[in-house]
Amino acid sequence: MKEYIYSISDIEMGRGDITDDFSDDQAVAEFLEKIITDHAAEQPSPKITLVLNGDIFDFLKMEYKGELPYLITEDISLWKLEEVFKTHPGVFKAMKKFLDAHSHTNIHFVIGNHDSDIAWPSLQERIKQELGNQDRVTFDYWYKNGPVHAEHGHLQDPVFMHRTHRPIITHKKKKILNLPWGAYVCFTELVDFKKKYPKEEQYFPHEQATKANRKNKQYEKDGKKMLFGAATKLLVKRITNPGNPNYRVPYIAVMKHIAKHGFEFVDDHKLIESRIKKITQTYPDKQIILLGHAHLFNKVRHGDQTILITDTWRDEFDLTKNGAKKPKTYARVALENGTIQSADIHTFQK
Ligand SMILES: [Mn+2]
Repeated sequence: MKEYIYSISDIEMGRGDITDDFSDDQAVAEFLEKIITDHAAEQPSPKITLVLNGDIFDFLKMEYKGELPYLITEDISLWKLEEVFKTHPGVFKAMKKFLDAHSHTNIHFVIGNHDSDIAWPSLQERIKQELGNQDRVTFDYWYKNGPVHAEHGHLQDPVFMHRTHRPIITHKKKKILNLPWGAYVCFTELVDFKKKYPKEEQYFPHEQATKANRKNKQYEKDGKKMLFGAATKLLVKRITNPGNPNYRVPYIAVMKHIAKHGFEFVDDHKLIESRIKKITQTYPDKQIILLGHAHLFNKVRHGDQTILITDTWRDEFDLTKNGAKKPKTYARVALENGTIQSADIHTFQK
């Protein structure tokens, strides 16, 4: 039996305000239509799984009623989800159409660091309902299918590594999301910074963008102030709120990271190699590993393993190409009776 796995990541749909970096609903719709058309002639109709490999929603940069609470209850997450449905209806219509096309299509949501909120069962139910109550919609931190393994990529990142075995905790008698410390930094510092400089972090490569931004003294000053503010606040809160798990820092992982990479925590181009090494060591028997998170695209061979990294679908601009909007990329894996036939990264063209 023939089977295809398509993977895209990092759409980062928000609520249409200044922190929502996604504006290409139509591209997602056309991509899903193309998948169906490309396989329409095949008989028997193959199984097709769309892996939405994390950060499909951007709950992390989203304000809740004008505020940025960091103790995220189920009600807050549900409110944020409805905002995304309202803002990007075309995407969900397209997903529903993809599922309705025939009975062999599936959508699997991998949970990323921008959409940890999907861990709430009520959010999963609401998403399923939006897509027509399909039992072919599934959720997890991974996608596992024979020789293929997909995960978002944040579980190798010390800033956003998530306790997947304990995504929801009780704090002061309230159920809240058990978020990594990077999320706390986002809620308290990064979002304000992003609102002040909404375009700056959309430019790549990182080094060139930093150099260009350096001309803007205020940007550099504010950036340093933000990082210093985040570090001090985190340290103080850690001591004054010992019972609050949201201030926990994985110190061992962070120290190991600093020993290896210095204080470089954000430049994925520099960090990706060691993340690939980690994941191939964790899953040595997987032939194909699909990743997102890094906002770059690449096909990497590591021994007899192939790692396919998909780029973001949000608005980002490439300084090596005169600031042109980055192309949308996807991974495609073809299997026959559980054996890999092909696996590659592609650029989506209408
Ligand atoms: Mn991510």
